[in-house]
Amino acid sequence: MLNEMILITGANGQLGTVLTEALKEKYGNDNVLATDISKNETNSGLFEVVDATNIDALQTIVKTYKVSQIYHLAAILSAKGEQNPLLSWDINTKTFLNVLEVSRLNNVKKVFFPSSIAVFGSNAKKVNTPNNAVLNPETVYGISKVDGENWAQYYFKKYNLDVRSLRYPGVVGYQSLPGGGTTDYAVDIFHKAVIGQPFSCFLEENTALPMIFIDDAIRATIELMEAPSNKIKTRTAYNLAGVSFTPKQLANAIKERISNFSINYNPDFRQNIADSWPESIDDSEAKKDWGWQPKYNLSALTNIMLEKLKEHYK
Ligand code: AKB
Repeated sequence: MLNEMILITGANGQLGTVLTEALKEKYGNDNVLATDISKNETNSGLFEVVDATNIDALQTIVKTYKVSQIYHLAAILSAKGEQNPLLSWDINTKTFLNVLEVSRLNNVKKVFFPSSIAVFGSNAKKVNTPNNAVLNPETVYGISKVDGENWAQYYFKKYNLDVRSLRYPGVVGYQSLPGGGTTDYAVDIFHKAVIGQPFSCFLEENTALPMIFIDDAIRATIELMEAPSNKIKTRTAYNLAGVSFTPKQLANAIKERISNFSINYNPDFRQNIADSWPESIDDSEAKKDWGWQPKYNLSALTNIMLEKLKEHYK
C-alpha cells in the first residue's frame, strides 16, 4: 500500500487542500502529487500545474510520476456552474473522462470521483433520500455528476478500472473556503461570526440541506478508497450523510456561543438550487457495505469551527 503514487486534481479547492495533507500523512510526502490549474503560496511538497481538460498534459504527468491512484476533485460547483452552463459542462465532463481514459491506458489502479447531492432533483424523496432514488438534477453541475457516476460504473464494468465515488453533501471546514457552491453559506457564516460581523444569508432561514464536517468527509473518502474492492457494491456513487440543518438552526447554534451574532436573509438564485435538493439523505448503503459512520453533529461541528477560526483570526 505504501508504494502508491497518488495524484490529486483540484488540490487547491476546499476538499483538495485538506485531503492532500491527509493523504501525505498516510502515504508520505513523496507519494502524493498535488495538481491544479495554478499554484498558490500554500502549496508545499510535490506540486504540478496541470489543466485536466488537456488529456496529453494529464497523461504526461501520470507517466512521469508513475501514478497509481487519482483523486479527481477538479470541478465547477453548482452555483458557479449556472453562470456558464456550457463551459461548466465541458470542464466537469471532459476532465473526468480524461482521468478515466488516462487511468485505463496507464494502469492506474484506483480512481476517486466526487459526486454530490446535486444528482437529485425535485422528483426525489426530500427526506432521507435513498441511494437509488430517481436522478433528475436541475443544475448543470448535477447533470455532470450523474454523467460522471455512469461513466465511473461503465469503466468499472467494461475495463475493470476500480473507480469509487461518494455523493457529498455541503462540506463545512475551517482550513479552506469553498467557492461557487450552494452550501457555501454554512462556511462563510462562521467566518463572519468570528470576526464579529453580521451575516447576510443567500438562502431562506428554513432551507434544510445535508451537510458534513470536513473531518468526516475526509475520513469517509479515505475509508471508501481503502475498503476491499469486494465491499464496494455500488459503482455509481454512495450517498454520504453527516448532519442536516437549516440556516436558522445553524445561526442559533452560533448565537448560543456568540450572543451578539446577527443574521439576515436575502435569498438569491441559489435558493432555487437548494429547493431542488434533498433536505437529508440516507447513507445506509455506505454504512452497510463499508462501515461508514459519521462522528460530527451540529453542536460538535459548531464548537470546532468556532474554536479553529478563533485561532485563525487571532
Ligand atoms: C455545492 O454546493 O455545489 C457543493 C455540493 C453540495 O456538491 N457543495
